[in-house]
Amino acid sequence: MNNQSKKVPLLVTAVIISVIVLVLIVSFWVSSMHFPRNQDYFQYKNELKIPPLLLDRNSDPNTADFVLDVQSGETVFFDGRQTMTLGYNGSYLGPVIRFKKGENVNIHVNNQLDVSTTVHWHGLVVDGEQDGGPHQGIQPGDSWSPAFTVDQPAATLWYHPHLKGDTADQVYYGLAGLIYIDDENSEKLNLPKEYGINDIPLIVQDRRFNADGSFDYRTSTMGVVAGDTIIINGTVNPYLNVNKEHVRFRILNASNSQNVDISLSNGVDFQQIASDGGFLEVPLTRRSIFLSPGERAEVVIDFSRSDLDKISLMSGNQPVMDINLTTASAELTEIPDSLTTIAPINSIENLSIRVFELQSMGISGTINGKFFDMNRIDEEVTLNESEIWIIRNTGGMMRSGGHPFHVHGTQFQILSRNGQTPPLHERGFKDTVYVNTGEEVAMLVQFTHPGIFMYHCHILEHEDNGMMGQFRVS
Ligand SMILES: [Cu+2]
Repeated sequence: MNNQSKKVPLLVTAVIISVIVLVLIVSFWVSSMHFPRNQDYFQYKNELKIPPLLLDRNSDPNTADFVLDVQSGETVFFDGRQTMTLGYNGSYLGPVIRFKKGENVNIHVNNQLDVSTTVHWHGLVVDGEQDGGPHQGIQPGDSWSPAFTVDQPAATLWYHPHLKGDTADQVYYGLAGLIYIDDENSEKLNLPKEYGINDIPLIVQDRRFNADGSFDYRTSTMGVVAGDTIIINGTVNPYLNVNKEHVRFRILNASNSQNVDISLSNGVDFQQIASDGGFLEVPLTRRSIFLSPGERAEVVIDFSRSDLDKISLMSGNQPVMDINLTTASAELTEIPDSLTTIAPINSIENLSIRVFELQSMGISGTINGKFFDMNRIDEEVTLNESEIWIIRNTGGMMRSGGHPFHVHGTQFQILSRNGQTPPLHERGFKDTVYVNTGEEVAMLVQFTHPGIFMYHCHILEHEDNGMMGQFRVS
């Protein structure tokens, strides 16, 4: 072969490679083309979606039967553009499931996806087999029917997938919903309780959209890129009309990895009445509420004395929802001074202590130096025995930061934060606690139900990439 005939295939190869590189560059550019936030239609306000209440199919007042279909679908968030999403009994998020304390509950979960999933009842105290963790995978087309008795006080909990390695994706695309537990105390207390009128669920999530409407979920080994849009109950730019009265908001940070700090645009105080596991002893005056992923808070805001027509709900310094104040309500309620009784913590001497060290590196991390292993039980715990768990965030590399530490199968009490008595809003029952870099939180835990449970970081990408362990209660 002479030189001339060698040059032709070389030239062809060079052209092909250039074309491939160009196509890659253009497709990367198109896929990363971010939605122009200054577009008019992105500014349109949308009425806040209120998730439906899930129908109890059993007429027996002591037994409830619920059906959840896990589905894929399309959701319009703005401008008629379709976004591929996942949902329970719908295309995005899921209905609110209401339990009564003492009730026997059966839930029939049908996985209509073409991938496996699980449904974990976050904050619910049930046996390990009913918990919906990674061991309760539901194959595509299969069903799972957990049954349990509700054995804890009134609270706002939630449900979401917990499949090993795939939790973050499934939650980001829409799988999450709220659980309300009611009890005699919550029914008796003079608090706003008209669902969707003055008792409003707020599922807060950060998201980012591409120009075609699809989600722009950005992760890399370095970590997760925060979304630039806060959506509430799956609503972009929401507004809510309420009467000038006391309004209760049940706020869940259902973001994968981002913290939120909720306040009001006029800077007025409001009352926090509950944390993760239920009511605080007394309402607490707060100006803002910090929630890491997985945490909840219930607040009551008094709009009855407001002479404004509109107040914005803020996340940090960004307005995330307009609250339009309409007519004054004829009935003025006062919120109760006392909400519940939390038994004082008895002597904690002689309790056994376990230490959990959190370390992260970009999108992955370890607990006590170990990546999650389904085939390894990390801790053996005795049923009904109180213990002290110490959670230490020792930092790490590449965007290491705070970690929301979540424990399944219990509601715990915080004993101390960095050696100090915890702040008032952390003195109720919790299932998720934020531990910032260099911080140490001690908590009192007790497990009243047997089985295998998880403890993990609730930054879902951290959870998927190693920051999880499992313990057996027996
Ligand atoms: Cu983490």
